[in-house]
Amino acid sequence: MTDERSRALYAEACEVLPGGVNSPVRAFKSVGSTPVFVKEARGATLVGADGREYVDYVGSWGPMILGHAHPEVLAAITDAASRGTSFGAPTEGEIRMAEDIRAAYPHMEMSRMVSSGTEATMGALRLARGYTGRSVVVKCIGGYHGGADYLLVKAGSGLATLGEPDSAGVPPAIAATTISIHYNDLDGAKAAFAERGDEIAAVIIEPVAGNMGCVGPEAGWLEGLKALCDAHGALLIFDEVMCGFRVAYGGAQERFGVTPHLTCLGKIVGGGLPAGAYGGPKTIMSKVAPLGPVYQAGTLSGNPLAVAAGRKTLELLRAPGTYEKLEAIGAELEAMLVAAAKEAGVTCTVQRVGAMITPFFHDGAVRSWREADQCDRATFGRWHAAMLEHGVHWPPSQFEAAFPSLAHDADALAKTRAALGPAFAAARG
Ligand code: KE4
Repeated sequence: MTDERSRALYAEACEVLPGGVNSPVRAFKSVGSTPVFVKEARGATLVGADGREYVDYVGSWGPMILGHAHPEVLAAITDAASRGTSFGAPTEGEIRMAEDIRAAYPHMEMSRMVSSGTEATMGALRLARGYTGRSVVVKCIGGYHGGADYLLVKAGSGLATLGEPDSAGVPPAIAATTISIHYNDLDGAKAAFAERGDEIAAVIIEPVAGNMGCVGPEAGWLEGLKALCDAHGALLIFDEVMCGFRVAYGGAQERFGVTPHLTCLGKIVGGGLPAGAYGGPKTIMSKVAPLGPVYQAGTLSGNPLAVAAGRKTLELLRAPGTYEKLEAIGAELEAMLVAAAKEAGVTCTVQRVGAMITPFFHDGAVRSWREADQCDRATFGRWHAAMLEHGVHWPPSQFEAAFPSLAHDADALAKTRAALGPAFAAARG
């Protein structure tokens, strides 16, 4: 049960915010509870409205990889703010940020900063359509790339058929420009290209899926998609909004050795402030206005505070040993989850890529939405409520990844371990 103060605030919030929140997943609906209202956070600790402390694994859904309120990031933001917060004019920092991005993602010879992951994927997809002159995009069932109409699409009846709206307000004609295939299903991708290859502008994919829970790419999946796109003149877009700078400094493309035609970034690239980016080779990016005919713009794109927070975050992530440390933290958390589930006799498959992790209440590997959709949502709900009761703030959905940070030290992990016993006992029912 969420604390009384948060419940009171939630009641007030519901008067003026749809569902009491500014983003749906925050409402805790899928776990049958109401959200903890946050007073502050520092390191791995989040402080609720009533002052209670939690070990936090939401981490703002990915950006807080250094931990909350990192002093050097705060100092960078304060310093930038002292010179003004937004100009609507270019700044040197935006050049240096684009250079930082290119250094981490070498194929991103040019990039365009925006203010969210949604804008990054929207920009990349419009660019792909403008560059290829084609209209159809391919996405994965269970994949999420932000709120653009043509991405809020569920699979049509047949596998390679065009999509149907997955949200009210999405015109069927728009949904019909999207084909949905299953993650890790190269035959499905081949079928889509066999049927409509000459219409396909792009395949957009989370190279490490996080929005159905953490599902990694099987051998040959990413390589096969790249080969299909190359063979048919389509662009492969890696949506690294979540896994970029997390599963490796150079994202999934560094970790798995497959380079897309375009990359989308978000979350960590803004260091906790609103930022995203999309980019790729100059031959493609030269199509973006004002250089080329593909229009995309934004009042706060390249905002100096977001650039300062993002650049400081990337600088700190470049410290030697960072990703070995993240791997070790992720591995310890994984081992704790596996051991506690086994101890409680609860069926649970834990899947992890680096510092992205999900306990699936499912028997066997989750390799696509086919398996994810079979997860026991009620068991996850009981587990999540017990974790919260015992001081751990875990992402409130079976179909999300959790985000340990560099600040998840021995104390944070010990507190997590102490909560896992009761949580899996509650999961058992
Ligand atoms: P934003 O527009 O929320 O910054 O980014 C959209 C987006 C794009 N691509 C991927 C792979 C993403 O995971 C996201 C956003 N992720 C969700 C969590 N699954 C953000 C949390 C929320 O929607 O409140």
